[in-house]
Amino acid sequence: MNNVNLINYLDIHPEVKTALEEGKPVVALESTIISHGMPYPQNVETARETERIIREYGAVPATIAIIKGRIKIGLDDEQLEYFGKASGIAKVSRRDMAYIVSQEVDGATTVAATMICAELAGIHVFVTGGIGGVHRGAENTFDISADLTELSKTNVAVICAGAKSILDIGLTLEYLETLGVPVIGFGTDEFPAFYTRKSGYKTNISLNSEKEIAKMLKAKWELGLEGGVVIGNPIPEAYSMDEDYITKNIDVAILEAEKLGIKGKDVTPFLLDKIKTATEGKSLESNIQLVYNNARVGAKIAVDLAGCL
Ligand code: PSU
Ligand code: MN
Repeated sequence: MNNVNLINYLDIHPEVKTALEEGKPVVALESTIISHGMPYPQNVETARETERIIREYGAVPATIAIIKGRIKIGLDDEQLEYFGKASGIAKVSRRDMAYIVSQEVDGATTVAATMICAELAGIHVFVTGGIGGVHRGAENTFDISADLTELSKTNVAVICAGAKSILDIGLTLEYLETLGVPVIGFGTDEFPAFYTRKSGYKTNISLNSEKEIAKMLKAKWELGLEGGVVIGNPIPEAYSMDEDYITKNIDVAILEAEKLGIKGKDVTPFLLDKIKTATEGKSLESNIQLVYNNARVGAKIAVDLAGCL
């Protein structure tokens, strides 16, 4: 088994293929955020606008998903619509990939699975909303996202707005430190908390330009230091939520998930949906805007990285 075999599982969109062959900047995007992270039709609108922003900033977007067992690197408009609309699409993380591919069914890829597919295609910059992490109460549930272990071994930089306080942000950062994953605060020395700009937890690296980040990625991978990098890009001030308000709503959602016995991969989508309803859609609007903000930064990093490789 070698890379030649792995590539046979991939269908790379012609535009993405050309960009990769010519060493042009490409940005990967995930599909779980579409199928399980946001409601229809906002999910499809967000996916389209995110792709548009990435193009505007000079990179080629490649949304990643699995269709009938084929790993798609780059979706067309119709396929984006399908992932936004269809119900019952599997949420695919590392553990699920071989099963979904071999059964020739559809799957929406999480941060972990998107990283794997991106690296197979030769894409090293990936934009999303938030990463999975160590859930609150993980000392009892052991609920720690496979996104974190993936970050320790797959060479893809993930631009996100930090981690939501549905997670234990302190423990998430500790875990990433143990795994040797650098966490960069973009224009900040604090890890952002998704809906808000601050979490109260410092990152050990703070960088102020996309160029410096690209240079650091190059150094990391040229040194053979395997694994990804987390870039925490705070939500723009204008869209950030009131901390007490969002915290209260998150606490209520977590209690409800516990009461209903929600477990495993269903936890994150359940909480996102509850929080959206409880905040009358305000959390969704923030979620959408922070993705756009990450798209701008991620595209610029990809452009700078393509320039220095
Ligand atoms: N955070 C969000 N929206 C999302 C996710 C996380 O704000 O849609 C998704 C991502 O795909 C992430 C996954 O990889 O949830 C993590 O799920 P889990 O906690 O089950 O590992
Ligand atoms: Mn989990």
